[in-house]
Amino acid sequence: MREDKPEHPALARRIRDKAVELGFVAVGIARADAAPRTAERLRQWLDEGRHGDMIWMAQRAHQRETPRSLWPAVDSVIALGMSYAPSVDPLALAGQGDVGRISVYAQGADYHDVVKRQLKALGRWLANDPDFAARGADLKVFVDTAPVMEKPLAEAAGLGWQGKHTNLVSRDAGSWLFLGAIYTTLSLAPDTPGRDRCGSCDACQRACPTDAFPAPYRLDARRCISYLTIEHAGPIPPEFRAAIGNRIYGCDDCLAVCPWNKFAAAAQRNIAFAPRAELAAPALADLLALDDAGFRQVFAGSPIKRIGRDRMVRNAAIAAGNSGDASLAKALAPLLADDSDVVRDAAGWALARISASGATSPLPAGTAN
Ligand code: B12
Ligand code: SF4
Ligand code: SF4
Repeated sequence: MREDKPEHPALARRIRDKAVELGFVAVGIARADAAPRTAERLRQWLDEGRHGDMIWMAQRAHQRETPRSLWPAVDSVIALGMSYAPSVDPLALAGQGDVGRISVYAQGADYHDVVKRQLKALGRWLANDPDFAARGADLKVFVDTAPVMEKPLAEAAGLGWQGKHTNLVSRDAGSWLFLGAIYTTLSLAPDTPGRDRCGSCDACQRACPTDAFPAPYRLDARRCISYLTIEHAGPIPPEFRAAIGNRIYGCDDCLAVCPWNKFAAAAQRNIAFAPRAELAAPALADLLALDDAGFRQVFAGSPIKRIGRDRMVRNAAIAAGNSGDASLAKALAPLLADDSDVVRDAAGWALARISASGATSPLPAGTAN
């Protein structure tokens, strides 16, 4: 314990209890400098161009490298995890041609809103704690969108370890976890960092449909279906289109095969993340017909709203092409004249693929090219 700044083990215990009361299934504390290799590994990842066109990762890399480069006064990091463990097999819709697959994390309420609300509640409670207030301490809450390396910090705070798929795995709660963090100027007693428990398992590495792991613990985002369907705005590179199958928003495969998820009970999940009926298995024909207003209506309150109508219709068109279902040609044909380049491109590819699959098209010959 440092003499100038007492560590407050009793407050750390109270924080844990309060976090659990607020719906977090994992909570731990790390020193702000507890993940020293993160900066170098982030730099290497960026230098190799693995972030693709997520230029915001590079633009604020200096703030991402360590908590103190974002906020010099920070002393401790409270890392938190909230469960979105599914109650049904996330891979059950694989290959079911007429519907799209939305990643489990996006079938319910927007986690940015839900996690942030609970983080703020914890922050307000902490700010009112006598030990905290007496020291004139300060705090800031973050989830996802800030330049914060949430996974290495969660590992340093003892929530679990970064598995070979690079996500944080908790021994008790598996990997269906959203992460959030509170930075505080208060010096809190730190937890023991998580220990890697992947062992010889390589299930996630083998499960990836697009071979997005150049090595265990490293991801090339440019090959990841989550990046391609969510973050990437341009045409999806042709080499990945078939492997995307019927995934229209994100991908669950490397998480779904992780053996540690057998400990992730759906009961741990925040009820806000229960799937909305219309997002559990949306019909591709309906998605292909969306205009801007329709898109906003269907995806209000969902994280999906951020990608906008064109990207969603692009993704649905790729899935339709992969379905080999000739009845979808009718919904694809008008998209050949769509205002969006990426939609026109995807629709043309999809019609050609359906035609090449030998399915009988209800369209006049020459429509799909
Ligand atoms: C950018 C981003 C993405 C990108 C890139 C993902 C990635 N792995 O970097 C894309 C769009 C692909 C993506 C996808 C997904 N994401 Co995302 N994403 C982020 C974001 C915003 C930043 C992540 C980041 O900093 N990446 C940069 C790389 C360099 O960091 P890293 O992954 O920690 O890399 C480490 C390893 O490579 C390691 N390393 C490197 N070399 C070596 C060598 C050895 C030997 C070892 C041991 C380690 C090692 O060190 C690096 C630094 O820590 C975070 C939110 C946040 N602010 O943290 C969410 C976040 C990581 N995403 C999340 C989720 C849920 C997903 C998806 C599951 C969504 C989905 N179902 O589609 C997928 C999972 C794909 C995957 N296998 O990673 C959650 C993960 C929660 C968890 N339990 O870990 C986060 C934390 C959001 C949140 N607040 O909950 N995401
Ligand atoms: S989310 Fe899907 S595409 Fe991305 S790394 Fe995992 S299995 Fe591969
Ligand atoms: S699937 Fe296996 S290798 Fe991958 S993160 Fe889980 S335990 Fe580790």
